[in-house]
Amino acid sequence: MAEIFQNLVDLLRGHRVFIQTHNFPDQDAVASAFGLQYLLRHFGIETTICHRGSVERAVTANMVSELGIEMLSDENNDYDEPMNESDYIITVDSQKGSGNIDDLIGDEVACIDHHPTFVEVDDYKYKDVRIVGSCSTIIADYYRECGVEMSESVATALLYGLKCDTRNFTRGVTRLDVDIFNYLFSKSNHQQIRRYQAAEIEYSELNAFSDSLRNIEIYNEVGFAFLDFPCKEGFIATVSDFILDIDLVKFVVVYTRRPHGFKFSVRSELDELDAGAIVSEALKDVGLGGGHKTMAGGFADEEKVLAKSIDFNKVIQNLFLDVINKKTPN
Ligand SMILES: [Mn+2]
Repeated sequence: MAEIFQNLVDLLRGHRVFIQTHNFPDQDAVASAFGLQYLLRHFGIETTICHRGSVERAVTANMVSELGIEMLSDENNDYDEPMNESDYIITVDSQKGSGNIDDLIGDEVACIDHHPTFVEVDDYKYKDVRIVGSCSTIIADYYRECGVEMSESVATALLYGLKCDTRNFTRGVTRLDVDIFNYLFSKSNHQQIRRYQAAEIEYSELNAFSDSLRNIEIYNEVGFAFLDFPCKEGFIATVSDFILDIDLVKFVVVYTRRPHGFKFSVRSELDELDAGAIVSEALKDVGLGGGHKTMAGGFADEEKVLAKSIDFNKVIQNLFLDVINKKTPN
């Protein structure tokens, strides 16, 4: 593994390097980019962290400022000098073509991610995709394998990223995640993590939260909720996680309107219902989707959905229930 990481260092040397997270970066994306930036600095490679879409959750923005993480917005062109075609990009917590990351002008030479691959991209010169609980896990593993010490800030960010993406070790956890938890445990500031964890729902969102819970429809343990108001990317996922905690619900589809379409967050607690595969199949004629067995996302084109029927809630429910019913014969 240490040799593999060395390949990345060799590849990047002599180039201007950007670390790009997915759009609207979440805690795991921020932590992974931050951890990777420090590790590369140890090997003499300076990098710039960039993204599209704001760091919109208050808890994530707080983490960014408290840990002193510099995240530059590509839209605002925050860079000292503009990015150009010969600059190198490493994507973290995402892969080119996966729908949640914009294609920037630089050259995507490397990818470090924990999501299943959506679209094969041949031109990565370095690709480390491991289906583990978080991208932070992979970054922490590099430190461990290379024997590089990390600061308390980096450890705290990575452990928090790991906890967020695994929902406190209840989702998509692998042996490596547990080993990395052990590795990070004594290096992190637990009080700081507790503080972040105790502030994940924003007070200003309480009304939106109760509205979305009133609109839940449940069919055969599959819960649907349409969020009929403008909401942040991370909020859709928070509602989706919450609905899965209801006893009658084993599979959740939460969606909201976006310009020209519908944005989805999907969760599953059953091994036989693979969230990534189901969202990909359900939306294949109207958009695209994919992700992990336990958590996934997608986007549907408004025109294509409305072409089926003006009652888009019914259209969406049917698209999912048709696929799910085929997988659960009863
Ligand atoms: Mn992640």
